[in-house]
Amino acid sequence: MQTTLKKTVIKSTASTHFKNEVDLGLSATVKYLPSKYFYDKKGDAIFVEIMNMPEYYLTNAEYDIFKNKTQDLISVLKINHKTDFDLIELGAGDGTKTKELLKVLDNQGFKFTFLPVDISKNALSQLESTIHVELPNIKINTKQGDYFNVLEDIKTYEKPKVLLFLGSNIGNLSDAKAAEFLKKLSTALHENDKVVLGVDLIKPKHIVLPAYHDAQGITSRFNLNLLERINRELDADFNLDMFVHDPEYDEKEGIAQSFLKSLTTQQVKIGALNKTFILKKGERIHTETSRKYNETVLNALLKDSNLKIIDKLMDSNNYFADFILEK
Ligand code: AVJ
Repeated sequence: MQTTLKKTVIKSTASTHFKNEVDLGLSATVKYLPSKYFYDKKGDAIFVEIMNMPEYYLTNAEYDIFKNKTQDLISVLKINHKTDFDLIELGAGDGTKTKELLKVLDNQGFKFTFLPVDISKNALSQLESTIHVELPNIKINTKQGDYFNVLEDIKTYEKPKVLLFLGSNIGNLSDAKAAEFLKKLSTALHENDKVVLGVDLIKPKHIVLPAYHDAQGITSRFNLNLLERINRELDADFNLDMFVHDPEYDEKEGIAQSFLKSLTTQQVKIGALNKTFILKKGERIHTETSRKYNETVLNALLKDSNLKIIDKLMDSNNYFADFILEK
């Protein structure tokens, strides 16, 4: 009884947030929808397809680092063999890259607890069961939640920490939000704690844009699923055939952005809001920012935090970097 009630309450607050944010975004002069809402069950599955597509070089690039430069990574983290530490991962997903590190740490006799954090309960329970099977020695303690909120808890942990924030997940945040996040993150750490921040590097358009505009149309389905989700959860009537996925990449700034462009002037009714929105022909809804970085950009973001770059590891193509930050 108790559990059912609690679940219902949580679910209804979550959908209230979704409803309010959709309302805010579609009422704005320049329409937008927050990218965090891509990841419902269907979106999670499409994102797995994205990670496996040939154009999405980010997955292989960071896997290359974790698989082939594991020892370098362990050395730059300067972990003491004798002290127990917490290996925290924000946005752990399926853990493919991290397992390469876990395997080597385990073989070399390091003492640690793996604490994966993810917004998706589903992803966490799957990760936990694969770890039990593949790496039975690893102590694992999963944590469900939003990155920003979870930092409050992490702050109270007393052991030395290595915190992983991989996959260029930070790239979905605006520079202002990213700087705020890094600042907050640094207050949750103790002196000498480390952060491994995986970021996609600024590079030419002919490499970046196809990662967000693939030949098979997988990213298009991913983007359009956001409208489908609004149809499903908020009783709306978006006609998906009347919108196209419209990504762009500013090579000079190093910022990729995705939009959904309205093919015609149309009205959309959102039942849960009891409102109708008008979209003009050619009008775009901004759905995602995927920022790319270099050391200058990153240092600017770290300026107001207590974190500094102490090292970096790159993949064999120099497409992607894992920066090692220290408090
Ligand atoms: C998970 C935020 C790193 O921006 O590259 C992939 C999400 N969106 N294709 C990215 C994404 C479209 C991805 N991140």
